[in-house]
Amino acid sequence: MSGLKFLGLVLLVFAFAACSSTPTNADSTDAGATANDVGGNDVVSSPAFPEPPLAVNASKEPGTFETQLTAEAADVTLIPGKTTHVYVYNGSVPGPTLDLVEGQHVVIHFTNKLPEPTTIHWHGLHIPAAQDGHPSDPIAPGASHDYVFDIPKGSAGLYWYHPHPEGKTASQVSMGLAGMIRVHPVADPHGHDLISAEFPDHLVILSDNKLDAQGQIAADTQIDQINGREGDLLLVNGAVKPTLTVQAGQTQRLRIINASAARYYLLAIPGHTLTQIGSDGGLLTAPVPQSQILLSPAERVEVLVAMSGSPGTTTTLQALPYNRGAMDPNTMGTLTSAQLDLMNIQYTADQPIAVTTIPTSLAVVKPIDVSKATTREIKLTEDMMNKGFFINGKKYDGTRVDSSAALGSTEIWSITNKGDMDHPFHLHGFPFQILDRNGTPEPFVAWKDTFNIRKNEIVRIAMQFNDFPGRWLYHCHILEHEELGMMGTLEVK
Ligand SMILES: [Cu+2]
Repeated sequence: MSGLKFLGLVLLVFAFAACSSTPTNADSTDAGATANDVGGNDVVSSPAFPEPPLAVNASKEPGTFETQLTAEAADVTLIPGKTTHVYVYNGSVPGPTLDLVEGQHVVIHFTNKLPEPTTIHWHGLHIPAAQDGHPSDPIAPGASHDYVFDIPKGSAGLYWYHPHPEGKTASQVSMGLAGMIRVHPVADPHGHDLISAEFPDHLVILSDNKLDAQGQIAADTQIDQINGREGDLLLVNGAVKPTLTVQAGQTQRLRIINASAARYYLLAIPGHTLTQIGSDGGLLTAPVPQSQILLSPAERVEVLVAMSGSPGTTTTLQALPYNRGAMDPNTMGTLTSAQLDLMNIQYTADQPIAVTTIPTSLAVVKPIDVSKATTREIKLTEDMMNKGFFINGKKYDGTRVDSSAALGSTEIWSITNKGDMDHPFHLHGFPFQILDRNGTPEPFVAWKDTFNIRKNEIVRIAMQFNDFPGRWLYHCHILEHEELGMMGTLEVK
């Protein structure tokens, strides 16, 4: 229950700050920084950077990973006489990380001890439809279910799991249910892959939450539903503004996921380059140096950061202001986030070590052959008066099939955003590649399962339906938008 204790600590910090009438700023050495602001008070916190717990493999069979996941409610004492009600996987927020290997046979014994139905969706994994945690396959309160699937060869990368029950995805994720899946290449199951043995490797799970005056997880307001809920309690691996300690010169590998319901993160580390080496579904062909990287909800990015600062100094992983648009007329079509500090990076006093060279070649990522592809048109629209979000003019209806694709076919989806906001578009089950945005070719090939589409943008993506017939979902990953209709069903047959 160490993770739960940790959440309690985080929330105690919140409660302390919320009770204080005078805002304080822990980061006195960084006067320009913006602290987390919760309920009008800056949250003071800088615990050591926590790595999420690992799920234990109970199988003795070579090539098999077998574990138990239990979802349940937990109460945390915050303020004398009050408790905060959260949901946890195996007692922790985030849930335990599944450390898997390509080709492995995976058996997850899942027990639902929540007071409501749930499912587990294995976000980004290419596995059979019956194992996808579809809303039509709910696990009833008190019931157990085995999810069984094989990890495809070539899928080493960063994925995650979260609930996907009908109409309850946003609330169950906001209550705390999410965990990471790290798939290692079969060639190097104990390290991470060929490049990382020399680089300290950290999972960075970005999430946010919103608490009410009683310290409880706040229910969505009308505006939250329209815009997607952005909480004011920012968490990194369940902690408020933790501190990662590094030695000067030592390149760090950060595997970052946006597990927030609606918050966008335009990531930057002042004075440092983010060298992107991976995307949702694993490594790129070559590193891409960037000064900032946008991560929309459910997207992942892997970066190497050459720690070029001086011993004893501090820097921060920041989210820079980003305007994701709005359909709420009160905001005049803009919804720009404040600049936020997500975590501290503290250099030790040790002398710098020699910088390890980043390889120029990382992996083979072949572009999908689209010479025989057929094109499907997908249009995203919004209607504020009816508080609805639509795909090709329709709200989600689980009894309806919206698109059919032939088994063995290759398709190009031309997706147009005719709304007033950005939408992170996610397709279940079939990793895809982005071809172009408004006609501009994507600068590098990457395996994706979620991407951001801006207002008035047309993005073309390509995917292959070579196996796994069945019904698959595609939707906006602002979870409130998904639940207000922006989801459709693809049948592969
Ligand atoms: Cu959306």
